[in-house]
Amino acid sequence: MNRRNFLKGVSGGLILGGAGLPLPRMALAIPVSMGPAELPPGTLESSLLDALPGKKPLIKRTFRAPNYETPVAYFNELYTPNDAFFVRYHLMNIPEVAADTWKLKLGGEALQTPMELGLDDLRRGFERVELPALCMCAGNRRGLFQPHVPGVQWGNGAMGNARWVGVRLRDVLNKAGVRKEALEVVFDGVDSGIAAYKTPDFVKSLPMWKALDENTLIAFEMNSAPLPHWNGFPARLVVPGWVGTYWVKNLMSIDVVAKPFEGFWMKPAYRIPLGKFPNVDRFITQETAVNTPITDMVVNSLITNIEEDQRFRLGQPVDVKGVAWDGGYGIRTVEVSVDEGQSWRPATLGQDIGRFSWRQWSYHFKPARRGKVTVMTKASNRIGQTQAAELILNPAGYHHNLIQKATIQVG
Ligand SMILES: Nc1nc2c(c(=O)[nH]1)N[C@H]1C(S)=C(S)[C@@H](COP(=O)(O)O)O[C@H]1N2
Ligand SMILES: [Mo]
Repeated sequence: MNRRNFLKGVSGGLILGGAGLPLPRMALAIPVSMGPAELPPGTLESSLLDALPGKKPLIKRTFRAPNYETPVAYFNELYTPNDAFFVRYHLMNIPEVAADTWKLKLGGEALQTPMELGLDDLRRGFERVELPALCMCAGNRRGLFQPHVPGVQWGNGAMGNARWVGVRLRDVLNKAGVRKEALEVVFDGVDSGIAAYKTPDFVKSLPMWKALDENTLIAFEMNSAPLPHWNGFPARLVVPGWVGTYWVKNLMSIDVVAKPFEGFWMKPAYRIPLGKFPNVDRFITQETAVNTPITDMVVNSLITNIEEDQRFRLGQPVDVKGVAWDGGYGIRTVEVSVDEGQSWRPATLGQDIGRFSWRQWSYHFKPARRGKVTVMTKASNRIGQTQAAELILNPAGYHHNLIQKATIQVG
C-alpha cells in the first residue's frame, strides 16, 4: 500500500490493530495491511477483517464460498498458527464432520480391495509421519496480475507453513492393493455446491507417481493439533511441493482409477499453458496439446516485516525479514538489492527444516542516503531456477513469482 492508501485506509483498505483484535504481537499497534495497493479497484475497500468460527480475524476476500487470507504479519513466524491459517473453498456447503463416525472410503476400478477406514484405523494401522510443508494456493497474488484476471483477488496471504502429521497415502493404498492398470488417484471431500449456483463438485486427481511418493500424506494433525474444520478436519491430503488445489480437505473418498479423471476442477480449471513455465513436475495423463494441470510451486519469496513506505532514520539499521520457497527442490539463495537491482547481496538463510517448508531469511543494512529506498528480493532454488523479472501472464493468474519489492522512506 502506498502512503495515500495508508491514510485513507483507516476507513477503507486498512484496519487498525488494537486490543479488540487478537492479531499477532508484532502487528498490534500497527495497521494491518489488507493487501498491496496494486489489487484491483475496490478489492481493499470490500475486504474486511472477519473471523470464521474458531479462527482469528483474517482478510475476507469472499464469504460465499469462504475465502480468507492470512495477514502477512503472521508470516514472521516459522509456522502459521492454525487459527490464522488461510481458508480457501470453492463450494458453499461445508458440513462439519463428526470424528467418531467419519469413514474414509477407498475404492475405484484399479483398487484391489475396497475398504472403509475410520480415524482410529488410520492412526493405529499405519506409520505416523511428520512433515513441515507450505500450502499455497496457485492463485496467491492473483490480484497483482496486470491486466487483472478473474478469480479470487488474493494478495500475498493465500499460503501458510505448517507441521503436518498423518500417514503416507502410499501405505494406505498398498494395504488396499493397487492394480497394475492404475493411472490416477481421485480425491473428494465432504463439501458440496448449492444447486442454484451449479458449481461442480470439487474433486481432484493425482498421477500415480505423486500419489505414491513417500511425502504425500493423509494428514490429521497440523502444528500438533487436530486440523481446524476450515482446513480439512478430520483429514486432508498433503501434497508437498504442489499447489494447494491438490490438498483436498475434509476427505471423504479416495478412488484409484484406470482412466484420466475428467472433472471440472481438473479440466478446464487449474491449468497453465504448455511451454510458458518451467513445468518440472509433469502430469502426463492430464496434458492436452495446449495446456497442462498446474503442479509444483515455482520459486518465490516474500518480505514479511516491512510495511510499504515504512519510515527509518538515516543511520538506523534496517532488518529485512522474509520467507522463500519453491516446489520442493529447496532454496539455495535469497539475494537482496537496495540499489534498484544493480547489485545483489546474499541474505542470511534461516534453519533448513526440510525442502517442502518455506525458508526464513533476513538481511541487515544501513541506508546510505535519505529518501526512498526500494528493497528487492530474489530467491533461487537448488536446480538453478530463480524469480521472474517479468510476470508470466496466464489466463487464471497462477504462479505469480515476480522479484519482490518493498519501499522504505529514509529521513
Ligand atoms: N474439500 C476441499 N478441499 C480443498 C478445496 C476445496 O474447495 N474443497 N480447495 C483447495 C485449494 S484450491 C486450496 S488452495 C487449499 C487451501 O487449503 P486451506 O483452506 O487449508 O488453506 O485447499 C484445497 N482443498
Ligand atoms: Mo487454491
